[in-house]
Amino acid sequence: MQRITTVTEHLLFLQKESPMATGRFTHLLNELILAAKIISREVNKAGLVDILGFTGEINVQGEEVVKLDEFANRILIHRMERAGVLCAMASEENADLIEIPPAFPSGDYVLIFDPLDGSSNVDSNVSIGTIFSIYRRKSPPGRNVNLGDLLQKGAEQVAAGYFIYGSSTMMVYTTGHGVHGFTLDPSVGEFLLSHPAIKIPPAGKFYSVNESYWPYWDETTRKAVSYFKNPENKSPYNLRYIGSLVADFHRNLLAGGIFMYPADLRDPKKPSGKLRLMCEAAPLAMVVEQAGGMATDGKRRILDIDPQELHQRVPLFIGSKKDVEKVMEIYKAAK
Ligand code: AHM
Ligand code: MG
Repeated sequence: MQRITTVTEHLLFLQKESPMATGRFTHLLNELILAAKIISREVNKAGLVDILGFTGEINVQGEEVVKLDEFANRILIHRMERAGVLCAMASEENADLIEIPPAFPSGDYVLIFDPLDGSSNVDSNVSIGTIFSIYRRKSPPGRNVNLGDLLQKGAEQVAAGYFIYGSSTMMVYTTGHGVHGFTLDPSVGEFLLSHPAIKIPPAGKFYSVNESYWPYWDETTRKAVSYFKNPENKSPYNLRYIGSLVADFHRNLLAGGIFMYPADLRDPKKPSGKLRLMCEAAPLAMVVEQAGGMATDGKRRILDIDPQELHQRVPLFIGSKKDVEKVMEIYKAAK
């Protein structure tokens, strides 16, 4: 029988490999995993909300029923602020930096997350996920943190990954030593190594983009998307778009392909598209690069972008190396 490795064993093994490791980082990830298990449990009950009580109501246990994304945000903040390893957090759901209350010890790491990405898909029972990104703080130890501790380039991440709540719950993460996937066995409550050393195929087979924005794209973007639709293309691509970034990304990571959320002209206030650099693009960029793929905004490597604000948006082309290179080639030629 194949040897079973739990995510905790995997983390401890990595910790032994690193002479710098103190166990604080392993503790951080373990806390994050526990929060994700709680979110997974609630996501699995999502369809029962209408039976047990509407959002905003008091349910049969006398508890307030909150929206799932709000619940995921609350549980992550609640657990992680107590962990004693973070000096600050940022969430897609919070406008500002989240400080660690004085009642809890402060630490050396920064956590940025999208608590429940794709949550608008909950009602249709589509896969959603939690995306996370971890940095080391830049300021000296102590209570004083500043935005500079969070606004770091993606290349400085010490770890990144996501949990996907799909037909099974999975955790996919990297600490800069490859990408590893674990599947939650609900009967024992453990994430078990199911996808060791994930490598993204060098090209195709899927392209994923919301093509209804075609009228709002510039000529170069249309050209880039058209490349994947071209029947003369040597590797024919199939269109797959779920509208849930984690799910679209995860499929392409395993099967090969490219996910695109380009800039568009729909909203002059959002000239860079919809996705956020810090809590969506940068963590997935670290994962994809560690798996042998690439991520760009069309011109720059996502991991090299210097963030100016927490909720900065960025065009995103992410996936198999050859596919992303093709997009970059098209943007370069258009200059
Ligand atoms: P959210 O963080 O508010 O859930 O929005 C992000 C989601 C992504 O999961 C997905 O890729 C994208 O929005 C889909 O957007 P669109 O409906 O414009 O195609
Ligand atoms: Mg999101």
